[in-house]
Amino acid sequence: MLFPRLLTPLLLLIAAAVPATRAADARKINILHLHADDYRADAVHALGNEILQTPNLDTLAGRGMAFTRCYTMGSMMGAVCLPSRTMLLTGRSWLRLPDRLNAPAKTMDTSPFLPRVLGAAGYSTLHVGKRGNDFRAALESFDTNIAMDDDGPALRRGSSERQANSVIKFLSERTKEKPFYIYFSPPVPHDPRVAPPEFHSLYDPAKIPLSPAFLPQHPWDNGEMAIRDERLAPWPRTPEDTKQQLADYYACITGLDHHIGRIFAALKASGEMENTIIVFTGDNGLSMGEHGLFGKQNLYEFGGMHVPLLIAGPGIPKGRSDALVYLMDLFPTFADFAGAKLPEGVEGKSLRPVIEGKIPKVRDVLYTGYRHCMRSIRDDRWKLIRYPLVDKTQFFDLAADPRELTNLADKPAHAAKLAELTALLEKEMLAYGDKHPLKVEKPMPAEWTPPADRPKGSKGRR
Ligand SMILES: [Ca+2]
Repeated sequence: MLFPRLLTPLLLLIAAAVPATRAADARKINILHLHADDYRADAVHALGNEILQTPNLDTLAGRGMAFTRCYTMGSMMGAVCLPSRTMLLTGRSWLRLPDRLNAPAKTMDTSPFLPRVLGAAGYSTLHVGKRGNDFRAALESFDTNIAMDDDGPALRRGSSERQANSVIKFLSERTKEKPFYIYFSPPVPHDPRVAPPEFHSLYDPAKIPLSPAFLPQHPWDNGEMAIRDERLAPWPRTPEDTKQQLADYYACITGLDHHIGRIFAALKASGEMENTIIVFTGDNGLSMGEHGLFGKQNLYEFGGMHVPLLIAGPGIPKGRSDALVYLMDLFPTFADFAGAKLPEGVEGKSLRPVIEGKIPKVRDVLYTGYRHCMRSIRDDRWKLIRYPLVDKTQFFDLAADPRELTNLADKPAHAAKLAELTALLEKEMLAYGDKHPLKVEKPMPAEWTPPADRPKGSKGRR
């Protein structure tokens, strides 16, 4: 008598469990990651840029969370994009990336890379983006990899539209058996800054304010003064040229925003909007005249490593977080939401507990680096930047001085805090395998003069 009594509930449990598992799979959340190229952390209207028009990103920001302190960790080369995108797709820190960033997928084990990890969790994976400056083997690990050649102004003008069309086509044609992970990474607003004329006509350079941190030239040699990006503007930087560059940059951003809106409409039409986590980020930031710089090869807050991060979707509350996070945290975050198993070697941390309000932060300090010439660390309030090659140190109180205008490094009142941050920087460098010295034996002179073959100006670049 005992046996059938037990068996019946057991069978009922088994019978209930099978469809429940299938139903859980069917409910797996989609991931749509919109990843812009050279996108400043402050370049979203809803985050406070009143000149810039980003209605679709504003909608996204209004639906979900904005992480206002998100960074890429660093770059060992001028093309900051490449290690940034590789950290994102591997979850590993900048000095622990795979050796051969341009080798094809067939030459290595791709199973630890994000598209394969989500693929193993049942996801259909799509990459649409630029060719080059990305980790080739990871891109080739997507089920569908649409890499477009968009170099040159003529092609770049229609880049956002063409690439958005590929995402929209995927959304309208996909079979609905599997959840999807889309990685949309157009080469916008990266230079050449060309958009269709209707977007350029929105921005009158004369009406665009300069940053309070604008300078005609960086006051001393930071170790990377005349790299490609810095040559996008002539020295000395002028207000007129800088405003023109900002106008072009904003035009490209509003153009991209327009096509992001088309993707949102397609997602809605496909019936998946309510079951999709949408993430918007940039691969690196950019200086636009701040401190006399125009590139991403620096560690200022309005500079190369600071990027936007917006996230919205089912279960994600509205609000802002000032947690210190890295782009590489998105790997374990996506895996967490997808129910995917993390491979070994992932150093990023899932942001899901922060998003869900269970913890306020995943780290106390955040470190960044650029080649052998710059290192920085920040906490909630203080920021240290060290330039070993010229023996220069900057120390800022970001709470009082978010634009990093007043260097406190020589102020005795701040010596103890500076020493504390230096020790924390050394600790982070050790933890991330960064063996570059913070002091060199024979520092270079810090004076700098622009190269003789300086660019002539940005007029006519369109
Ligand atoms: Ca980039």
